[in-house]
Amino acid sequence: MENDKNRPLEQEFEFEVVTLNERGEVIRRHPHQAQQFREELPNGVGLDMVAIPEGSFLMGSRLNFGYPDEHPQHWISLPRFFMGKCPVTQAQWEVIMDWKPPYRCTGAPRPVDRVSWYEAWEFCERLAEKTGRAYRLPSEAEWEYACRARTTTPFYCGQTITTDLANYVGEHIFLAEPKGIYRHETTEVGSFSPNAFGLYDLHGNVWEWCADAWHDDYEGAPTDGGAWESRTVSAHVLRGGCWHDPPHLCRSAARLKHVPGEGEDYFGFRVALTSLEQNSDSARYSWGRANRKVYPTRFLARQLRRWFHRSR
Ligand SMILES: [Ca+2]
Repeated sequence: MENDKNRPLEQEFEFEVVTLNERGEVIRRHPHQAQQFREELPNGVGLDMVAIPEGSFLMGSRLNFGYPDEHPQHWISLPRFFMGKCPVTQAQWEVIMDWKPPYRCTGAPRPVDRVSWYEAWEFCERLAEKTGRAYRLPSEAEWEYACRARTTTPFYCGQTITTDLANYVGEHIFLAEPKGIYRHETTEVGSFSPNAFGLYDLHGNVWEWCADAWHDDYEGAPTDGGAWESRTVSAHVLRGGCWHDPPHLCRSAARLKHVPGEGEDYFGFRVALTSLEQNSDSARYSWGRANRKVYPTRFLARQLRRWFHRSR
């Protein structure tokens, strides 16, 4: 993939951000802009990466709110980075990988589902090899910062959410909003209003794998926005809830724990990038090296997975 130095790498795009009150009524629609970069993949498929501005935020939930694993609330400062505008779609997956997950909900513009953490990570590696850019899974801190987009409310759209704004089980309510619908399947990415950073589908649709190992709470968590790894990893983190969850599991701070080798029906992911620099080998290989040390059996596991997928 040629890097044309005369081509502006980032382009501005405009969108409308919606804010709700506690009854789920729209109280504000405001125009926003953000910068994005389009990675051109084979067969005319694009991957939009949105620039997330540097900043600080309080990660987790305030006292007496949310689940124990969302505490203690702690400050995180992050440099600028890039986050996938949407979860990785089946169209994107299929131009990068030579096998398909056994999708629960099939459709090129839908998010990939039924992918394990290892498989999501392998996608990032292959995407990095193809593009020369050090694509990776977002850290949990990056994910929450990008999701909140400077909001401190449970959802980026305010104190509550409705199924007009996200794909979750609308038979359950969060506050005083009316019941919504239950779609029983994923929706095409980008079907609902984005947050103030210009990111789509964070609340609901599919759970999104993050790089971090699971920790039961935030005691001792890093504060630099990096992934929190562990030598003894038994589970990884997913964020954002899915089409099969009630709204409280789709909150900005809500977390899910799952073993890295299993791709449940509702598991997808989006990719992140520290910089647009190409052939940034140091970043890319140090990421790979770190993970090889932490997960020494993953290469064997990858071969077994490939054999398993192909034999079906
Ligand atoms: Ca999501």
